[in-house]
Amino acid sequence: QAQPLSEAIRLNQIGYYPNATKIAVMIGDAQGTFQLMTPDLKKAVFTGSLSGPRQNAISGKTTRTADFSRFTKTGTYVVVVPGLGHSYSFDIRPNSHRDVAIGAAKGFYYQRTAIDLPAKFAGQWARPAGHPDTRVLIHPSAASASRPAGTVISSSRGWYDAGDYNKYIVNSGITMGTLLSLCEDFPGYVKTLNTSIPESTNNVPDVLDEALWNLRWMLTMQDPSDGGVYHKLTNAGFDGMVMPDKAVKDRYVVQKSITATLDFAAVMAQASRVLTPYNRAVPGLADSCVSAAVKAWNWAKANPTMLYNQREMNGKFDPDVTTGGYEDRDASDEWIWAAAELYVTTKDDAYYTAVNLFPDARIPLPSWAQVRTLAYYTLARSGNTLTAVGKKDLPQVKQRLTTMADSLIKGADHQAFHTVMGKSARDFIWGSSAEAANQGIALLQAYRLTNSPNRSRYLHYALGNLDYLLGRNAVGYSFLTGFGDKTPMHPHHRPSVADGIEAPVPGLLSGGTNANAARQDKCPGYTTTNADEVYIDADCSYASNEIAINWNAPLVYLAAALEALQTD
Ligand code: 9MR
Repeated sequence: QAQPLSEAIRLNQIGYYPNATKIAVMIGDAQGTFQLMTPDLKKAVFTGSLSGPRQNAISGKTTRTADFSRFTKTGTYVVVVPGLGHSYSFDIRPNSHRDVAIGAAKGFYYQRTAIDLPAKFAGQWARPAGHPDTRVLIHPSAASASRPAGTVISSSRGWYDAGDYNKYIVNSGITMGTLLSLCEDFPGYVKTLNTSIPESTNNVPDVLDEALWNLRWMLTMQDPSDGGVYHKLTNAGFDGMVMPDKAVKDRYVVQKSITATLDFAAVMAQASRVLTPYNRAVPGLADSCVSAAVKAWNWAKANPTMLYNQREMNGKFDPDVTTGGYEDRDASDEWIWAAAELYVTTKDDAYYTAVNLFPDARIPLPSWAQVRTLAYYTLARSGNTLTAVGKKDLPQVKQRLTTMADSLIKGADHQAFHTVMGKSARDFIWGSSAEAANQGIALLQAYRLTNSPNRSRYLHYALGNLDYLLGRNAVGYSFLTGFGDKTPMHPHHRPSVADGIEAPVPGLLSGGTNANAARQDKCPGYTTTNADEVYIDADCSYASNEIAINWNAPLVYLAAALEALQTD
């Protein structure tokens, strides 16, 4: 009988590994059997029984599960549930997420400032360079004796942060830390990821070349006279929905901040380790990065109270700056991250003992405002190369990773979508897609770096969160533009809105479901208040459908790491 497409069948729209868990989730109380069929619906290759019901703890909705893990044959299929219909098609094959990893890494290329994107690399999204940032003004909030307000500096390159055209050091911090960690954790695998960028033919992995585009910008954000780092490079207000080359308002660097400076120190210290093997391709850069990190650290020690507070600044300077704040009232985690990276790179115990690395038992999920756990990842991954002070704490660092992973998987076996993501309504914050990806990374770090008896479950649930991001979720979207059948077509992303091309720029991760989005962006069209369902694919929905570099980076890590681990 004719089977219609059913959006009630939620699954990873890209695919599954032959030997891993393969689950689809039905919204509603469908019962009986399901089948796996070829996409032409002519041939059934597998029949199973729906299990459940499960109750979604957030929305109260009933779901049923189709588990076809036992079917391992490579191919392209749909799930068919009689009475409901068929799902989108997906693949079962080894390397099923390799294109996702490459595509999400390529997303950064499209975010580059200050360089033409020719069709050779950008296809139909080719566009002229925007924001050369070779003439940037020192904002009055950033004035110093050597650089009075209005001084012109060059601060070129870098990526656009998100759907807007500004460049923010704090958010670059965790983004770079995540991409550099991928290079550090999977140095062999990253060499195989060809993203087809202008640098693809050099001897540096493309992911690292891409990161260098932003690293070289970051270096220009440090005041050479004192080591402090400007919080952001920005217009006074957000641009309209125009192409980058049409957005030509004055650009400023704004107040040096403690969080920006410490994040910068951490990134530069880590970059120096990652770049050392590539010294021949980028002579001297690794050394320059350590020097920059040390100078930043010393500024931070001399200016520990310089938090960034945009509201407090307003009215005091001309012009007022109203763009993204990345304000954070607590720099203790930035101290921990910077100390750990500097310690591991320099092997100087003074960094390790300068701050309390273990102020309490918490192991917070990484985000732009909370980078403490990045320090624990770095200590754990550095293991035997640590000096005695660090080695002594290694068991408790690993214990923390296990504790974090165990608390993530706790109860996931009963979650409606079989994922760690969405156990709690609290997961659905602004940029929740990055929560899912960062949970996945936390599980992978515990999988890689500890001997926990739960390791295989960590890996299983890391993959589950990738399934979440690619469609097995309460809204049925694959949140990565261009990947899957139901994906965001209208992200809050200026080039995607302004370029006149129907498809959005590909490889960009929508922030995704956000319980408070309606109140935050006031975009019309929200239809529910169920925390796990508040998402609309509309470009005015900047609180649920913007894209951002700090959301893309953990997806790159998660997809690439899962791919790399398949071949282990
Ligand atoms: O990702 C940020 C999120 O955690 C905050 O709640 C939100 C509001 O302050 O801002 C988000 O960051 C935005 C930044 O300020 C400007 N560029 C776009 C970012 C993503 O929406």
